Amino acid sequence: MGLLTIIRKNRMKEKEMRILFLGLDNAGKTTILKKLNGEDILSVSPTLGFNIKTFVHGKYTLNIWDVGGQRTLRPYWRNYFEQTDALVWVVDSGDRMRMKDCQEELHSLLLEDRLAGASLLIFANKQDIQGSMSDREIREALNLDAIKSHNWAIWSCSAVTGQNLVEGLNWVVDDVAGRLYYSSTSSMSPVQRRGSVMVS
Ligand SMILES: Nc1nc2c(ncn2[C@@H]2O[C@H](COP(=O)(O)OP(=O)(O)OP(=O)(O)O)[C@@H](O)[C@H]2O)c(=O)[nH]1
Ligand SMILES: [Mg+2]
Repeated sequence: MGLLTIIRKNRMKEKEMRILFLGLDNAGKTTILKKLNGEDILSVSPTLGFNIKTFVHGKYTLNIWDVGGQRTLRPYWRNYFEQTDALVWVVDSGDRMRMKDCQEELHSLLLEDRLAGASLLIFANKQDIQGSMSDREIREALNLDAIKSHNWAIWSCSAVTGQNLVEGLNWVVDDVAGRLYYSSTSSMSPVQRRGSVMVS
C-alpha cells in the first residue's frame, strides 16, 4: 500500500478538515464564526492572536483557525499554513479604500507552497451595509479571475444577517471533500477540477 493511500485511508476515518480564516482586520472573520456557532455577535473584539473553533458539519469535523488580520500580525500568518485544507478569505465589502491592500495580501498568500493544494472560498462579507461592493465588483477588484492555482468561489454574505454563511461553508467543505476523500473515485482529474464558481 502506498503512502498516499495510507494517508487517505486515515483521513477518511477521521473525516477532519483544517480550515484557515484570513483577511484584513475588521473584515468580519470572528463574527462569521460566532454567527455560524450560534454565539452572541455583539461582543466581538479584534483578534490579537488566534482562535480555534471545532464544528461538526455534516459528516466532517472542521478545525477552524481564525487569525487576527491587523498589519502587524500578518507576518505571523505563515505560522498557520501547515496542513491547511481550505483558506477562507474574508473581505469587508464596504471597505473600498483597502481593496488594493486586500488584493495584494490575497495574491501573495496564493504563492505560498504550503497553501498550494487548498480550496479557496472568498466571503464578500457585510452585504447588509448599504453601498457595499457586490460580489462581481469584488471579483474584479481582487482580480480573482487570474487565480488558476486554486479551486475558488466567491460568496456574498453577511455575518449580521447570516446570509449565505452556511452555503459558503458547504461549498468549501464539498470542494475539500472531493479532493481529500473522493479523489480516487472521482472521474475528473485535478486539473479539470481547478476552476471557479461565483454564487451570490
Ligand atoms: N454590518 C456588519 N458588520 C459586521 C459584519 N461582520 C462583522 N461586522 C463588524 O465588523 C467589525 C469587525 O468584525 P470582526 O469579526 O472582529 O473582524 P475580524 O476580521 O475578526 O478582525 P480581526 O480580528 O482584527 O482580524 C465588528 O464591529 C463586527 O460587528 C457584517 O456582516 N455586517
Ligand atoms: Mg477576529
